[in-house]
Amino acid sequence: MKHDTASRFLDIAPEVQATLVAGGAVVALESTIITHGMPHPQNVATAREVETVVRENGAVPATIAIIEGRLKIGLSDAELDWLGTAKDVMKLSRADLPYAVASRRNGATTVAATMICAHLAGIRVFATGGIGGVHQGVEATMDISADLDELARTPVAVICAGAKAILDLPRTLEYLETRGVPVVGYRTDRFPAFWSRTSELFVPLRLDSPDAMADLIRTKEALGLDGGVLVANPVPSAHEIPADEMKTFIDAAVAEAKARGVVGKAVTPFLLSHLFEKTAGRSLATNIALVKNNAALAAQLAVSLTR
Ligand code: PSU
Ligand code: MN
Repeated sequence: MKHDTASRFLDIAPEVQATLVAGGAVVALESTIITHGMPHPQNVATAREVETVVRENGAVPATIAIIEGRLKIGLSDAELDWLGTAKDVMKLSRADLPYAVASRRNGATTVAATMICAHLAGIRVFATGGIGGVHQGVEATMDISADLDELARTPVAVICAGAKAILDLPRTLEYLETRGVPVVGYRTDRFPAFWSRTSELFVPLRLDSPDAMADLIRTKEALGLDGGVLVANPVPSAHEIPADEMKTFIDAAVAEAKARGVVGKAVTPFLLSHLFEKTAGRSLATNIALVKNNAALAAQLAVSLTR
């Protein structure tokens, strides 16, 4: 437990707890992707498959959510099913977490909130789809995801497929550099753009094995440098949608969000569901494939970290 006074708010699933106590490998998984990122029933099916992938790669999955104000580290089957269709579930980032706990609310954790909860439970590795970042039009909106600042302060390694191409990717990378977050391309020199394996951007650092990433994380800790590490793992080629093909859909989705006055927390869910519709489900299939791919790598990294 990383913060003594927080323990009374945590419900760590018995298997997760036993594995942590034994020094075994655990991978945290987020829940906003379930409640706000994918439609039912693919959301629940994917969450289950992702947990299976983590197990197949030698680690124990811990899907994180807030249920009636309790920080759940590892969900039961029944809880996962319920979350898949639950109404009035808050999308929780750092700013909303204490409110949800104090008011006994239900909430899904974003990358930022999942990192916080994982760290409180002593989990060092977390797999997601794509992190939030700097939004297009930031000059006017100042919309920068709290995920980026969380990466700068909370020591959890986040495995993603880059940042969603709906974002301003160059500014997202600049911001991460400013905030001192190591951004590592896994077996790639290019920063992946979620649905696409590459972008025009180079990734700042590159490593080619889970052991090398574990070594980086241990070294960072030993140097007393706080904050996390972002690992960018390109979607498998078989499931990729090339960037130029995605661009038309993305431009339309961003324009539609602007025209409808969608702001704040609603932006990312709006853009994702708009894209699922316009690509006739193709972007959803890619999203599912990349999350599973990230879960496998996260489990391998968690196993490396136990050695
Ligand atoms: N990755 C996905 N689908 C998602 C998200 C990530 O494949 O829905 C969620 C994550 O929870 C991330 C959030 O933290 O989108 C970013 O939201 P915002 O831009 O409002 O910070
Ligand atoms: Mn935002």
